[in-house]
Amino acid sequence: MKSRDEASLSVPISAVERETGLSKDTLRMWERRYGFPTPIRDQFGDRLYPQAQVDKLRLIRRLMDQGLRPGRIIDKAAAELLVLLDGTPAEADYNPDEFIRDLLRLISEHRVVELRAALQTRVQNMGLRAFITDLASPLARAIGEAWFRGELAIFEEHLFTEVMQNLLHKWIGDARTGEQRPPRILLTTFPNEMHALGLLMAEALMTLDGAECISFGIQMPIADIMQAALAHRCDVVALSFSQAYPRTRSTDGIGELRKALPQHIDLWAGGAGISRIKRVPDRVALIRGMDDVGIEIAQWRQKNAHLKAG
Ligand code: B12
Repeated sequence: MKSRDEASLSVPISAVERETGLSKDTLRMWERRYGFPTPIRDQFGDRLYPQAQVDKLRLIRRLMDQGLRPGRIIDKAAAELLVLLDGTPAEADYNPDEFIRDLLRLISEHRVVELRAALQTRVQNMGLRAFITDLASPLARAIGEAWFRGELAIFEEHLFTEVMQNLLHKWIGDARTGEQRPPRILLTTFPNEMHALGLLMAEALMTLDGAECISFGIQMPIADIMQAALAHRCDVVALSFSQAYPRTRSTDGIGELRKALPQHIDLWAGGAGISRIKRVPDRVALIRGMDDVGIEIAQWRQKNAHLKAG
Protein backbone atom coordinates (compact mmCIF):
# COMPACT_ATOMS: atom_id res chain seq x y z
CA MET A 1 0.00 0.00 0.00
CA LYS A 2 1.46 3.37 -0.97
CA SER A 3 1.26 6.38 1.27
CA ARG A 4 -1.07 9.25 0.45
CA ASP A 5 2.00 11.57 0.27
CA GLU A 6 3.74 9.40 -2.29
CA ALA A 7 0.63 9.37 -4.46
CA SER A 8 0.08 13.12 -4.21
CA LEU A 9 3.68 13.83 -5.27
CA SER A 10 3.42 11.49 -8.24
CA VAL A 11 2.47 12.33 -11.80
CA PRO A 12 0.47 10.48 -14.46
CA ILE A 13 2.07 8.84 -17.49
CA SER A 14 1.08 11.65 -19.89
CA ALA A 15 2.97 14.17 -17.72
CA VAL A 16 6.03 11.90 -17.67
CA GLU A 17 5.85 11.61 -21.46
CA ARG A 18 5.72 15.40 -21.77
CA GLU A 19 8.50 16.05 -19.24
CA THR A 20 10.94 13.42 -20.44
CA GLY A 21 10.08 13.03 -24.12
CA LEU A 22 9.82 9.25 -23.51
CA SER A 23 6.64 7.84 -25.00
CA LYS A 24 4.04 6.02 -22.94
CA ASP A 25 4.79 2.84 -24.90
CA THR A 26 8.49 3.11 -24.05
CA LEU A 27 7.73 3.69 -20.36
CA ARG A 28 5.48 0.62 -20.22
CA MET A 29 7.94 -1.46 -22.23
CA TRP A 30 10.85 -0.58 -19.90
CA GLU A 31 8.69 -1.44 -16.90
CA ARG A 32 8.14 -4.93 -18.36
CA ARG A 33 11.62 -5.43 -19.78
CA TYR A 34 13.90 -3.79 -17.21
CA GLY A 35 11.75 -3.50 -14.11
CA PHE A 36 12.08 0.28 -14.13
CA PRO A 37 10.25 2.63 -13.75
CA THR A 38 8.04 1.21 -11.00
CA PRO A 39 4.94 3.42 -10.95
CA ILE A 40 2.37 3.19 -8.20
CA ARG A 41 -1.33 3.01 -9.12
CA ASP A 42 -4.11 5.47 -8.41
CA GLN A 43 -7.61 4.47 -7.33
CA PHE A 44 -8.53 3.72 -10.96
CA GLY A 45 -5.49 1.52 -11.49
CA ASP A 46 -3.69 4.12 -13.65
CA ARG A 47 0.05 4.55 -13.36
CA LEU A 48 1.49 7.33 -11.17
CA TYR A 49 5.22 8.05 -11.24
CA PRO A 50 7.01 9.35 -8.13
CA GLN A 51 9.00 12.53 -8.84
CA ALA A 52 12.35 10.81 -8.13
CA GLN A 53 11.63 8.30 -10.90
CA VAL A 54 10.70 11.10 -13.29
CA ASP A 55 14.01 12.83 -12.48
CA LYS A 56 15.90 9.60 -13.19
CA LEU A 57 13.97 9.08 -16.43
CA ARG A 58 14.94 12.59 -17.52
CA LEU A 59 18.63 11.77 -16.91
CA ILE A 60 18.30 8.51 -18.86
CA ARG A 61 16.71 10.42 -21.72
CA ARG A 62 19.57 12.93 -21.82
CA LEU A 63 22.15 10.14 -21.82
CA MET A 64 20.26 8.37 -24.63
CA ASP A 65 20.45 11.59 -26.62
CA GLN A 66 24.21 11.29 -26.17
CA GLY A 67 24.12 7.82 -27.69
CA LEU A 68 23.90 5.53 -24.62
CA ARG A 69 21.55 2.54 -24.77
CA PRO A 70 18.82 2.44 -22.11
CA GLY A 71 19.54 -1.20 -21.21
CA ARG A 72 23.08 -0.27 -20.19
CA ILE A 73 22.18 2.58 -17.85
CA ILE A 74 18.70 1.95 -16.52
CA ASP A 75 19.94 -0.03 -13.47
CA LYS A 76 22.28 2.76 -12.37
CA ALA A 77 21.34 5.09 -9.52
CA ALA A 78 20.46 8.69 -10.41
CA ALA A 79 23.73 9.87 -8.83
CA GLU A 80 25.74 7.58 -11.13
CA LEU A 81 23.80 8.85 -14.14
CA LEU A 82 24.63 12.41 -13.11
CA VAL A 83 28.32 11.51 -13.00
CA LEU A 84 28.02 10.11 -16.53
CA LEU A 85 26.37 13.33 -17.69
CA ASP A 86 28.93 15.43 -15.86
CA GLY A 87 31.79 13.55 -17.44
CA THR A 88 32.11 16.69 -19.52
CA PRO A 89 33.77 19.25 -17.24
CA ALA A 90 34.01 21.85 -20.00
CA GLU A 91 30.21 22.13 -19.84
CA ALA A 92 30.35 24.62 -16.98
CA ASP A 93 32.25 27.06 -19.21
CA TYR A 94 29.87 26.72 -22.13
CA ASN A 95 28.31 29.95 -23.34
CA PRO A 96 26.17 29.71 -26.50
CA ASP A 97 26.94 33.23 -27.77
CA GLU A 98 30.66 32.71 -27.33
CA PHE A 99 30.45 29.27 -28.94
CA ILE A 100 28.69 30.73 -32.00
CA ARG A 101 31.31 33.52 -32.19
CA ASP A 102 34.10 30.91 -32.01
CA LEU A 103 32.50 28.91 -34.81
CA LEU A 104 32.15 31.99 -37.02
CA ARG A 105 35.87 32.61 -36.47
CA LEU A 106 36.73 29.03 -37.41
CA ILE A 107 34.67 29.40 -40.59
CA SER A 108 36.20 32.71 -41.62
CA GLU A 109 39.72 31.41 -40.86
CA HIS A 110 38.96 28.30 -42.94
CA ARG A 111 39.78 25.90 -40.09
CA VAL A 112 37.38 23.20 -41.23
CA VAL A 113 38.79 20.29 -39.23
CA GLU A 114 38.43 22.28 -36.02
CA LEU A 115 34.95 23.41 -37.06
CA ARG A 116 33.85 19.82 -37.44
CA ALA A 117 35.47 18.80 -34.15
CA ALA A 118 33.88 21.72 -32.27
CA LEU A 119 30.40 20.75 -33.49
CA GLN A 120 30.99 17.07 -32.69
CA THR A 121 32.17 17.84 -29.16
CA ARG A 122 29.22 20.15 -28.60
CA VAL A 123 26.73 17.42 -29.53
CA GLN A 124 28.54 14.95 -27.30
CA ASN A 125 28.39 17.39 -24.41
CA MET A 126 24.85 18.68 -24.67
CA GLY A 127 23.14 15.82 -26.52
CA LEU A 128 21.64 15.93 -29.98
CA ARG A 129 18.18 17.01 -28.80
CA ALA A 130 19.40 20.10 -26.93
CA PHE A 131 21.82 20.90 -29.75
CA ILE A 132 18.90 20.98 -32.21
CA THR A 133 16.37 22.77 -30.01
CA ASP A 134 18.72 25.32 -28.42
CA LEU A 135 21.70 25.88 -30.67
CA ALA A 136 21.38 24.81 -34.29
CA SER A 137 18.79 27.40 -35.29
CA PRO A 138 20.49 30.46 -33.69
CA LEU A 139 23.71 29.21 -35.25
CA ALA A 140 22.18 29.07 -38.76
CA ARG A 141 20.69 32.53 -38.16
CA ALA A 142 24.07 33.93 -37.09
CA ILE A 143 25.66 32.49 -40.23
CA GLY A 144 22.89 34.03 -42.36
CA GLU A 145 23.33 37.41 -40.71
CA ALA A 146 27.13 37.36 -41.06
CA TRP A 147 26.72 36.48 -44.73
CA PHE A 148 24.10 39.26 -45.15
CA ARG A 149 26.47 41.80 -43.52
CA GLY A 150 29.23 40.69 -45.89
CA GLU A 151 31.36 39.23 -43.08
CA LEU A 152 31.21 35.75 -44.57
CA ALA A 153 31.73 34.96 -48.24
CA ILE A 154 29.26 32.71 -50.02
CA PHE A 155 31.80 29.89 -50.18
CA GLU A 156 32.33 30.13 -46.41
CA GLU A 157 28.59 29.87 -45.75
CA HIS A 158 28.41 26.95 -48.21
CA LEU A 159 31.15 25.12 -46.37
CA PHE A 160 29.42 25.60 -43.02
CA THR A 161 26.15 24.27 -44.46
CA GLU A 162 27.93 21.28 -45.98
CA VAL A 163 29.71 20.44 -42.71
CA MET A 164 26.44 20.75 -40.77
CA GLN A 165 24.54 18.64 -43.30
CA ASN A 166 27.13 15.87 -43.19
CA LEU A 167 27.21 15.85 -39.40
CA LEU A 168 23.41 15.90 -39.16
CA HIS A 169 23.23 12.88 -41.49
CA LYS A 170 25.70 11.06 -39.27
CA TRP A 171 23.93 12.01 -36.02
CA ILE A 172 20.56 10.96 -37.45
CA GLY A 173 22.09 7.59 -38.34
CA ASP A 174 23.46 7.27 -34.80
CA ALA A 175 20.06 8.19 -33.32
CA ARG A 176 18.25 5.36 -35.12
CA THR A 177 17.79 2.64 -32.55
CA GLY A 178 16.41 -0.08 -34.78
CA GLU A 179 13.21 0.30 -32.78
CA GLN A 180 11.72 3.11 -34.86
CA ARG A 181 7.93 2.95 -34.96
CA PRO A 182 5.00 4.88 -36.44
CA PRO A 183 4.38 7.46 -37.56
CA ARG A 184 6.33 6.89 -40.77
CA ILE A 185 7.18 10.41 -41.92
CA LEU A 186 8.12 11.51 -45.42
CA LEU A 187 10.30 14.63 -45.29
CA THR A 188 10.97 17.01 -48.14
CA THR A 189 10.64 20.57 -49.48
CA PHE A 190 8.73 21.97 -52.44
CA PRO A 191 10.57 22.83 -55.68
CA ASN A 192 12.73 25.97 -55.35
CA GLU A 193 13.13 25.52 -51.63
CA MET A 194 16.83 24.79 -51.44
CA HIS A 195 17.32 25.24 -47.70
CA ALA A 196 17.99 21.79 -46.26
CA LEU A 197 19.14 22.32 -42.69
CA GLY A 198 15.68 22.85 -41.18
CA LEU A 199 14.53 19.60 -42.75
CA LEU A 200 17.50 17.71 -41.33
CA MET A 201 16.98 19.24 -37.89
CA ALA A 202 13.34 18.17 -37.93
CA GLU A 203 14.38 14.67 -39.04
CA ALA A 204 16.87 14.45 -36.17
CA LEU A 205 14.22 15.29 -33.58
CA MET A 206 11.65 12.98 -35.12
CA THR A 207 14.20 10.15 -35.12
CA LEU A 208 15.05 10.82 -31.47
CA ASP A 209 11.32 10.59 -30.75
CA GLY A 210 11.39 7.11 -32.25
CA ALA A 211 9.54 7.95 -35.48
CA GLU A 212 10.44 6.29 -38.76
CA CYS A 213 11.70 9.01 -41.12
CA ILE A 214 12.08 8.73 -44.87
CA SER A 215 13.72 11.87 -46.19
CA PHE A 216 13.78 12.69 -49.89
CA GLY A 217 15.94 15.76 -49.39
CA ILE A 218 14.95 19.02 -51.02
CA GLN A 219 12.85 20.12 -54.01
CA MET A 220 10.20 17.49 -54.62
CA PRO A 221 7.28 18.19 -56.99
CA ILE A 222 3.82 17.66 -55.50
CA ALA A 223 3.00 14.74 -57.82
CA ASP A 224 6.20 12.96 -56.71
CA ILE A 225 5.45 13.58 -53.03
CA MET A 226 2.06 11.94 -53.55
CA GLN A 227 3.53 8.94 -55.33
CA ALA A 228 6.28 8.46 -52.77
CA ALA A 229 3.97 8.86 -49.78
CA LEU A 230 1.71 6.13 -51.14
CA ALA A 231 4.55 3.85 -52.23
CA HIS A 232 6.17 4.05 -48.78
CA ARG A 233 2.82 3.90 -46.95
CA CYS A 234 3.69 7.05 -45.04
CA ASP A 235 1.50 8.30 -42.21
CA VAL A 236 2.70 11.88 -42.43
CA VAL A 237 4.22 14.21 -45.02
CA ALA A 238 6.41 16.87 -43.36
CA LEU A 239 7.56 19.91 -45.32
CA SER A 240 10.12 22.60 -44.48
CA PHE A 241 9.85 26.24 -45.52
CA SER A 242 12.65 28.77 -45.01
CA GLN A 243 12.13 32.49 -44.62
CA ALA A 244 13.08 32.90 -48.28
CA TYR A 245 10.16 30.83 -49.64
CA PRO A 246 7.39 32.98 -51.19
CA ARG A 247 4.24 32.97 -49.03
CA THR A 248 1.73 32.54 -51.84
CA ARG A 249 3.64 29.58 -53.18
CA SER A 250 3.76 27.83 -49.80
CA THR A 251 0.07 28.53 -49.10
CA ASP A 252 -1.05 27.35 -52.54
CA GLY A 253 1.26 24.34 -52.56
CA ILE A 254 0.15 23.18 -49.12
CA GLY A 255 -3.51 23.57 -50.17
CA GLU A 256 -2.93 21.62 -53.37
CA LEU A 257 -1.04 18.83 -51.65
CA ARG A 258 -3.61 18.56 -48.86
CA LYS A 259 -6.38 18.16 -51.43
CA ALA A 260 -4.44 15.50 -53.33
CA LEU A 261 -3.28 13.45 -50.32
CA PRO A 262 -5.57 10.73 -48.99
CA GLN A 263 -7.33 11.65 -45.74
CA HIS A 264 -5.34 9.19 -43.66
CA ILE A 265 -2.01 10.89 -44.42
CA ASP A 266 -1.35 13.88 -42.17
CA LEU A 267 0.40 16.99 -43.49
CA TRP A 268 2.83 18.91 -41.27
CA ALA A 269 4.81 22.03 -42.16
CA GLY A 270 7.61 23.73 -40.25
CA GLY A 271 10.42 26.27 -40.62
CA ALA A 272 10.70 30.04 -40.39
CA GLY A 273 8.66 30.39 -43.63
CA ILE A 274 5.42 29.14 -42.08
CA SER A 275 5.01 32.19 -39.87
CA ARG A 276 3.87 34.11 -42.93
CA ILE A 277 1.31 31.57 -44.09
CA LYS A 278 -2.09 33.20 -43.67
CA ARG A 279 -4.66 30.61 -44.74
CA VAL A 280 -4.08 27.21 -43.20
CA PRO A 281 -6.15 24.51 -44.88
CA ASP A 282 -8.01 22.05 -42.67
CA ARG A 283 -6.00 19.04 -41.56
CA VAL A 284 -2.64 20.77 -41.93
CA ALA A 285 -0.51 21.20 -38.81
CA LEU A 286 1.92 24.09 -38.72
CA ILE A 287 4.71 23.18 -36.30
CA ARG A 288 5.95 26.50 -34.99
CA GLY A 289 8.79 25.43 -32.71
CA MET A 290 11.19 22.54 -32.49
CA ASP A 291 9.79 21.71 -29.05
CA ASP A 292 6.44 21.03 -30.70
CA VAL A 293 7.75 18.17 -32.86
CA GLY A 294 7.55 15.70 -29.95
CA ILE A 295 4.07 16.89 -29.03
CA GLU A 296 2.82 16.46 -32.59
CA ILE A 297 4.24 12.93 -32.72
CA ALA A 298 2.75 12.04 -29.32
CA GLN A 299 -0.64 13.36 -30.45
CA TRP A 300 -0.45 11.37 -33.66
CA ARG A 301 0.30 8.22 -31.66
CA GLN A 302 -2.55 8.87 -29.30
CA LYS A 303 -4.96 9.49 -32.17
CA ASN A 304 -3.84 6.34 -33.96
CA ALA A 305 -3.39 4.07 -30.94
CA HIS A 306 -6.11 1.77 -32.30
CA LEU A 307 -3.93 0.94 -35.34
CA LYS A 308 -1.55 -1.08 -33.19
CA ALA A 309 -4.26 -3.52 -32.30
CA GLY A 310 -5.10 -4.16 -35.95
C1 B12 B 1 22.39 28.05 -45.74
C2 B12 B 1 21.51 29.08 -46.38
C3 B12 B 1 21.36 29.04 -47.77
C4 B12 B 1 21.94 27.96 -48.64
C5 B12 B 1 21.14 26.66 -48.44
C6 B12 B 1 21.97 25.41 -48.75
C7 B12 B 1 21.42 24.17 -48.13
N1 B12 B 1 21.92 23.08 -48.63
O1 B12 B 1 20.61 24.17 -47.20
C8 B12 B 1 21.79 28.56 -50.07
C9 B12 B 1 23.10 29.18 -50.49
C10 B12 B 1 21.34 27.60 -51.16
C11 B12 B 1 20.78 29.66 -49.82
C12 B12 B 1 20.12 30.25 -50.85
C13 B12 B 1 19.25 31.31 -50.68
N2 B12 B 1 19.00 31.97 -49.55
CO1 B12 B 1 19.51 31.31 -47.82
N3 B12 B 1 20.10 30.96 -46.08
C14 B12 B 1 20.85 30.04 -45.57
C15 B12 B 1 20.94 30.17 -44.04
C16 B12 B 1 22.29 30.67 -43.62
C17 B12 B 1 20.60 28.87 -43.29
C18 B12 B 1 19.34 28.29 -43.89
C19 B12 B 1 18.68 27.20 -43.24
O2 B12 B 1 18.92 26.04 -43.51
N4 B12 B 1 17.72 27.55 -42.44
C20 B12 B 1 16.75 26.58 -42.03
C21 B12 B 1 16.61 26.48 -40.52
C22 B12 B 1 17.94 26.28 -39.84
O3 B12 B 1 16.00 27.64 -40.04
P1 B12 B 1 14.43 27.84 -39.91
O4 B12 B 1 13.82 27.95 -41.24
O5 B12 B 1 14.28 28.96 -38.94
O6 B12 B 1 13.88 26.50 -39.28
C23 B12 B 1 13.87 26.20 -37.91
C24 B12 B 1 12.59 25.67 -37.43
O7 B12 B 1 11.51 26.39 -37.88
C25 B12 B 1 12.56 24.25 -37.83
N5 B12 B 1 12.11 23.69 -39.04
C26 B12 B 1 12.55 23.95 -40.25
N6 B12 B 1 11.95 23.18 -41.11
C27 B12 B 1 11.11 22.37 -40.45
C28 B12 B 1 10.24 21.38 -40.90
C29 B12 B 1 9.46 20.71 -39.98
C30 B12 B 1 8.52 19.66 -40.45
C31 B12 B 1 9.56 21.05 -38.62
C32 B12 B 1 8.73 20.33 -37.67
C33 B12 B 1 10.42 22.04 -38.18
C34 B12 B 1 11.19 22.70 -39.11
O8 B12 B 1 13.90 23.91 -37.85
C35 B12 B 1 14.73 25.03 -37.67
C36 B12 B 1 15.31 24.95 -36.28
O9 B12 B 1 14.47 25.47 -35.29
C37 B12 B 1 19.76 31.16 -43.77
C38 B12 B 1 19.83 31.92 -42.48
C39 B12 B 1 18.61 31.56 -41.58
N7 B12 B 1 18.17 32.51 -40.83
O10 B12 B 1 18.09 30.50 -41.63
C40 B12 B 1 19.69 31.95 -45.09
C41 B12 B 1 18.39 32.61 -45.52
C42 B12 B 1 17.20 31.73 -45.17
N8 B12 B 1 18.53 32.68 -46.97
C43 B12 B 1 18.07 33.78 -47.46
C44 B12 B 1 18.02 34.09 -48.85
C45 B12 B 1 17.53 35.48 -49.22
C46 B12 B 1 18.41 33.17 -49.82
C47 B12 B 1 18.35 33.34 -51.34
C48 B12 B 1 17.07 33.97 -51.87
C49 B12 B 1 19.61 34.14 -51.72
C50 B12 B 1 19.72 34.45 -53.21
N9 B12 B 1 19.54 35.70 -53.51
O11 B12 B 1 19.95 33.58 -53.99
C51 B12 B 1 18.54 31.90 -51.85
C52 B12 B 1 17.20 31.19 -52.09
C53 B12 B 1 17.43 29.80 -52.60
C54 B12 B 1 16.16 29.00 -52.72
N10 B12 B 1 15.53 29.04 -53.86
O12 B12 B 1 15.75 28.35 -51.77
C55 B12 B 1 17.54 34.71 -46.39
C56 B12 B 1 16.04 34.79 -46.36
C57 B12 B 1 15.57 36.19 -46.04
C58 B12 B 1 14.15 36.39 -46.41
N11 B12 B 1 13.38 36.86 -45.47
O13 B12 B 1 13.78 36.17 -47.53
C59 B12 B 1 18.22 34.13 -45.10
C60 B12 B 1 17.39 34.32 -43.80
C61 B12 B 1 19.61 34.80 -44.95
C62 B12 B 1 19.52 36.28 -44.65
N12 B12 B 1 19.80 36.67 -43.45
O14 B12 B 1 19.25 37.07 -45.48
N13 B12 B 1 20.65 29.95 -48.52
